[in-house]
Amino acid sequence: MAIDYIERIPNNVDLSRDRRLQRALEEWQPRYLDWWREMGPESYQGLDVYLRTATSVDAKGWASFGHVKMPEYRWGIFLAEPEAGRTIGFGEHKGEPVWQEVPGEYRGVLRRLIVTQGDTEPASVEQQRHLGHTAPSLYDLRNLFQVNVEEGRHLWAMVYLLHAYFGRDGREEAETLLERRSGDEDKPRILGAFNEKTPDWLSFFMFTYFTDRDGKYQLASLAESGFDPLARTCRFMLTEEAHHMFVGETGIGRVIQRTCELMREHKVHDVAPFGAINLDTMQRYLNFHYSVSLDLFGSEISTNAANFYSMGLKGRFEEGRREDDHRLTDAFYPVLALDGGRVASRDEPALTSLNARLRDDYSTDCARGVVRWNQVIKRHGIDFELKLPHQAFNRRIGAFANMHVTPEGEVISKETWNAAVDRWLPTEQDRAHVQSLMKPVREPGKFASWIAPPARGINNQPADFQYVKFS
Ligand code: BYC
Ligand code: FE
Ligand code: FE
Repeated sequence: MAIDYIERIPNNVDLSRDRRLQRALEEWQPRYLDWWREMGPESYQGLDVYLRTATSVDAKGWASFGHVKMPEYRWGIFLAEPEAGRTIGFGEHKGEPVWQEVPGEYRGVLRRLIVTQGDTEPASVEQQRHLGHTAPSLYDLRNLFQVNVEEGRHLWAMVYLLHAYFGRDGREEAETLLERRSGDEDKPRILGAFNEKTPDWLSFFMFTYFTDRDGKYQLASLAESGFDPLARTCRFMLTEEAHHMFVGETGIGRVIQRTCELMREHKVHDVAPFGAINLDTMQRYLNFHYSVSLDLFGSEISTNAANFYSMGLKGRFEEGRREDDHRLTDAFYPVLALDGGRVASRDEPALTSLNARLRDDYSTDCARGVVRWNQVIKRHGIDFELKLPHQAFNRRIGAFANMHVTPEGEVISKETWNAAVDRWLPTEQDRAHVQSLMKPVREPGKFASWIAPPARGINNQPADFQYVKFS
């Protein structure tokens, strides 16, 4: 279905045929814009930014590029095409036709899932709102803003579901999504990682690599949902998510590249005096962002997760490609847990282990980028390897919450941890150094001292393209 850009709210859900819904969303729209102006990218609302806008929801040719002022970005409601005759792929309702309306008995649970997903989207925009002041290039500034407007659209996606399918409670939840604030003591965002600060660009790249990737895995699980409107909106969101992870992976890769070039050029280990970031500092940032992102998967053993699955609301990653009964009532899955002072694997019922399984799929995916980063280091002939820390390292949620475990997975005492933690997590000194490098670069084609240029421009634009017009 084509996207209608003539309507006030662009959409491909035939919004104009449902006057009540259209009016409700048109009332929410100005409040969203107020939130965007208050909590979105600071100071840059009036600039022309080279943004991509969705023009259709099929895999090919869905984007158009052009300079747009962010508040004029055409946020709207885009669902992937319906699949004729789709049936529920897992759980107790496996084989039944998918639901086009909310099943009454699952209403509360489903609403909660949608609200949790929706809450992360504006949270990330809030976390990143100061970064525009210190972008290392116009190219990077543009990528930040692209990620921000798309996270804004992801909020629209969830708010549409709340308005269209959950009546008055849905409308109230949609309001509350604009009221919580990342890091606020009284009304924080729902999930832990979304209340952390994103104070610098190394953190931003780590966030888009590790935390947006949680988004990929959660959205992929929800894209399997028996509640068809949720599945379809998540399928389209996933196409946007790919760019966010690209920004993270290439961003970190470019920082590594720059560091390695300087290490070779000056034959040193410490590149801080040359205005770059040392590899061990990057490892500590990686340790932090990976571990807080692991927390986003919830407890290893979770009856919530079992219920989401059995109810047909949230599947596994690539549910359709797995060869088993898709009910999992008699199956087991190996899960890490503390066992007599050591971390060891043991078989647990597959249904209650679904968070652990999704986290494992996520970790495997995270490791792929680490391999590519290490290739950059190796190509420069430098003897250093970045590593993902052990799953039990630095956790706040689940079986390892508040235990002391090294990046290698060894359980240690609090004293040993305190004595060693500066080797494992970003120190004051790391953060201060990274912060000292955060000086904006606004000349087209120029980059800050700590990051290499990208391999190619957005939409094949030349290196000195004006991605953001300051005038
Ligand atoms: N922080 O059974 P448990 C994205 C709560 S990212 C705080 O262990 P469950 C994005 C939990 O709510 C993707 N609280 O976990 C990325 C529960 O509370 P109640 C976001 C937490 O329920 C970058 C209790 O602890 N999408 O899109 O199986 C930029 C016990 O729960 C946390 C989703 O998360 C935490 N980390 O799973 C922009 C998908 N973890 O019920 C966007 C929707 C758990 O006892 N959400 N708790 O009050 C879900 O599927 C599930 O809510 C979770 C938790 C996987 C998050
Ligand atoms: Fe998102
Ligand atoms: Fe994202």
